Amino acid sequence: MSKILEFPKKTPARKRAEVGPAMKGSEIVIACLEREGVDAIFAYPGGASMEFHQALTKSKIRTILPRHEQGGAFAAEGYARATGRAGVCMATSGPGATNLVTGIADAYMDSIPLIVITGQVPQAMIGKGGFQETDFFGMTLPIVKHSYLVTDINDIPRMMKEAFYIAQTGRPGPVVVDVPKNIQQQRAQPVFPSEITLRGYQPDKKASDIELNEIIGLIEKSERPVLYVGGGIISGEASAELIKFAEAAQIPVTSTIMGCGCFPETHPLSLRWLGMHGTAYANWAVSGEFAPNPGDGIPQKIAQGADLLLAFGVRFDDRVTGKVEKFCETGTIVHIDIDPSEINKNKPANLPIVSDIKYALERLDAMVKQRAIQKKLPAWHKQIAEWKAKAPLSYRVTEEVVTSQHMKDHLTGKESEVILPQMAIEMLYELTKGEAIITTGVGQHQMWAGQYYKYTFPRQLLTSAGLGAMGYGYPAALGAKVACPDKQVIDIDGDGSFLMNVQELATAHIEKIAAKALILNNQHLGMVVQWEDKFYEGNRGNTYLGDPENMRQIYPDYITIAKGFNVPCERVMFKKDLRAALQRMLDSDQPYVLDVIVPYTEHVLPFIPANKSVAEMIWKP
Ligand SMILES: Cc1ncc(C[n+]2csc(CCOP(=O)(O)OP(=O)(O)O)c2C)c(N)n1
Ligand SMILES: [Mg+2]
Repeated sequence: MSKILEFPKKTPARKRAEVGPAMKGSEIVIACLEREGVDAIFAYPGGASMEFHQALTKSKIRTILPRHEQGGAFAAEGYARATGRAGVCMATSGPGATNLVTGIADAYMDSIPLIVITGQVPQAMIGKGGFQETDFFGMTLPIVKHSYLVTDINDIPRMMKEAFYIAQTGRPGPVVVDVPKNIQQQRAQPVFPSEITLRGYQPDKKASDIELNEIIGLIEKSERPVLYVGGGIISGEASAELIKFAEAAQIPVTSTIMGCGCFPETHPLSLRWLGMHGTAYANWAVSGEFAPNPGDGIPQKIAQGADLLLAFGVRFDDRVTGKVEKFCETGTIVHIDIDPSEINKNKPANLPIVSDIKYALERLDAMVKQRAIQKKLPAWHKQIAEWKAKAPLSYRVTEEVVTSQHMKDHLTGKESEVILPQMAIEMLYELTKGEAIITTGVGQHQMWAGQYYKYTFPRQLLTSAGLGAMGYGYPAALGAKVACPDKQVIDIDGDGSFLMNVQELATAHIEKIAAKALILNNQHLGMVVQWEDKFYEGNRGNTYLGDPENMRQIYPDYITIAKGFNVPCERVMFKKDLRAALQRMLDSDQPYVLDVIVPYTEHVLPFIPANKSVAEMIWKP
């Protein structure tokens, strides 16, 4: 058959840019948001951003007024984590902008697409120390994926299009757009580009079949493979591909906290999450099981961990690895990430691959099916089943709880009615049939929310993982509820964390956002208390949150606080009342606070102390 000559196709004509009517710079910014399909923005006004708010009054975009800019940034993040689309927040210059910084850092650490629009003092005032001037571009440089300080009104459409593109592609992240007030007030005819090119930015790199084939070869040789997967699977929309591949190759899967839900935790191949407070069996599967030597008590390895670690969309965070040299010490490490800067950053990889993870998993799955892997790894699966049976996540009412101040102050004579935080989360899991979107604060409750609620779909657990920012939970729940109004969205929070953004109850009430807060109220900064107990002989260094002059009283009184915000709130103290109270919270179609009083003496287990290895893991309750 003769070969048909193919003539080079004509390069398609570039789509034309669109020219809009003359408008103010502030209106151009809002028009750009509309063109990106933004339906909600969390924005707090001020002198340098009220032009934007004026434009927003004429837009279909829902403008939500948070009661603190940090709440607005976290809410925008919650929206982004729940949908995968960029969340948008806005603030005025100076203090408005600086209040956004924690949210930006959080989005940066957890790779969340966030568009941050700030007003800036007029160009003529920049550098003069004018009222409410801060160099926001400079201040946020280390915590953004990219940023713009607009100096020409005609740049706005291109910059805004680039901002969304950069925030949402490759490894997502926050992008700041700082707009001086004089540019907001200037008028121009916007030219909206239809496409953009960014030299040197390659967000969609794909692994070659040669690289991926090497992985198949390694799997074929392996006796004890483990998939260690993270937030990259979620931002890369690769959950379905991961499930297919893991099932085809029969490889057990452990995720990071960021990856919770990317592989159903109810799946027989799931090891749940690993690391400092991860399951013992996930940590053993990665790094081996250790037990103290009967003679000298020195930990000895009694079972081997993974000989092949497939690290996909993860960054070997220290909360996962502990002492990094000891992490999967005897395994070959394959690391796939879309961000080349993650490769060999924390842990050297034997086979590093820069690739879009969805593509890589799709190809790997196809390869496994073409060249069926013969080994079924029965010994490995048996070992894992034994580990799961030996060390399931568990808790019990300890002697410490029964004899604690908590019992004396709040439960005298009713020891059997104590509500342990783990118990409350388990009950919530049961009553919501595991279908709710969960957000958290930071602390012990966050770890228990990870352990005792099982996550089965991506974007189900929204938590400040990398930055560990207290105050994240409730505003993030607001953002998630705005994005997913038909889902039950519940913030499992600590009393310390909840108080940090308690003002957002006003946003919830006024905007009719029915996000729920379940406060596991131990009257303490529980996680710090746990470290005090472990490393400082229980000496308390400002970790009590109640009123030292009246310890029998719960302080602050969330019932009174919530009343002030017009948000329904209930307090539960005894186990017998918990189920019905949770059900009332779930049945409510309003924002709702359930204040559950729990002891502060519980420790989160398993626990691998910082920079220690799995050999030092404490796991028996
Ligand atoms: C903004 C911020 N400040 C301080 C910390 C340090 N920190 C980590 S956990 C924790 C205690 C949190 O207390 P709470 O929210 O009541 O949760 P609990 O541990 O009691 O469940 C503190 C103070 C932090 N992570 N974030
Ligand atoms: Mg607490």
